[in-house]
Amino acid sequence: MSEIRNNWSREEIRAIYDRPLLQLVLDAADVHRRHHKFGEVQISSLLSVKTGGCSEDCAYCPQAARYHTGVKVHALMKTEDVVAAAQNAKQGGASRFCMGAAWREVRDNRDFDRVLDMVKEVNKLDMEVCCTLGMLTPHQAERLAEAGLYAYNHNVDTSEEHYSEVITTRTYNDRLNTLANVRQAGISVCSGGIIGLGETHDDRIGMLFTLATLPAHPDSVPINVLVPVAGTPLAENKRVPFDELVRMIATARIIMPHSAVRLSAGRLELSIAEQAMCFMAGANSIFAGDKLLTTPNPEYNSDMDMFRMLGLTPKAAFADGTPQDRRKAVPHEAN
Ligand code: SAM
Ligand code: DTB
Ligand code: SF4
Repeated sequence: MSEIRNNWSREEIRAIYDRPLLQLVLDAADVHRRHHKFGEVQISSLLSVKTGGCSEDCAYCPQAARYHTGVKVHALMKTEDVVAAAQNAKQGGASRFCMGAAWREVRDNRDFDRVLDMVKEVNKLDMEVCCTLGMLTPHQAERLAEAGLYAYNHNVDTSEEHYSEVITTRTYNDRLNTLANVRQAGISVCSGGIIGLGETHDDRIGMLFTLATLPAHPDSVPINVLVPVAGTPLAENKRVPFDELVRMIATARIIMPHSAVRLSAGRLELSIAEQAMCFMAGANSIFAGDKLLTTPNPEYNSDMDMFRMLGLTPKAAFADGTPQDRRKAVPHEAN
């Protein structure tokens, strides 16, 4: 077993990232096979429970109120509609249901109470429940954990150095604080970022460095390829070449061997052969269903055809333990 390390240097990560591509894929596949069931892929389904009208200025995001993207603003959904969508996703083979809200941060109000209800109800379906709601205080993280939340997604998005080119309305440190609050509450941490924001290779290495040197590696690491949306400042960005995505996935796999590496936004632009190489390189999780939050994603049936062709199998819910197991195991951080 290669050891789990939180003391990676940028130089070490760069040396891995720069390996000849097929060598890198082979090395990542090797790590992957030692730490995971090769071919087992975790499937999450996304639902935007509160859409658009967001106060933040994230340059990639179709839901920021200040950009005119045509996304229809929708207030927080009713719990029963969310539960119906979760049931649907479960029937489609998803083991995790992730609810996203276009909020800067959670506020202690009736909307949050309703989200807590959603978490409780979806939990009853025997699915791993995940939320992505923006920044959280320690108390809010605690309340989500008590409601049975399994995972929380909060991305660092890019390197610390490139961050202010993309977002000015909250800081990198704000993000790291939310991640610490989630971790302390014993909730599974999901954190990754986006490529294609105009960052350099050093920025990509910087982002992986942040993730791999957290007090504990995120349990899942989404690697999103920018979905360029008309009206956002990044609408005209160049498409990320596929080999650079593979490089990113393989490096994440090698430096964070236990984490699920999620091939996230951007799959619609990838062929099956390209996705196959991402799975070879250690990707073992996807978002399935024809919509991400507001943008399209491959049809469920075409993904299942791909699974059959490649011999991939969906991972069962709670294969890595329940939220209660996680909470018992949470170590206390000195800070
Ligand atoms: N508002 C909350 C927040 O910002 O944490 C939760 C929802 S937000 C849409 C979740 C993540 O989606 C962002 O951090 C970003 O990584 C990703 N995302 C948003 N728009 C994207 C796009 N156009 N392409 C790729 N990823 C995107
Ligand atoms: C993540 O890393 N990617 C997902 C999920 N976490 C919330 C979101 C992707 C959003 C893509 C743009 C959209 O559909 O609005
Ligand atoms: Fe708002 Fe989240 Fe979009 Fe940023 S990424 S504009 S915080 S919804």
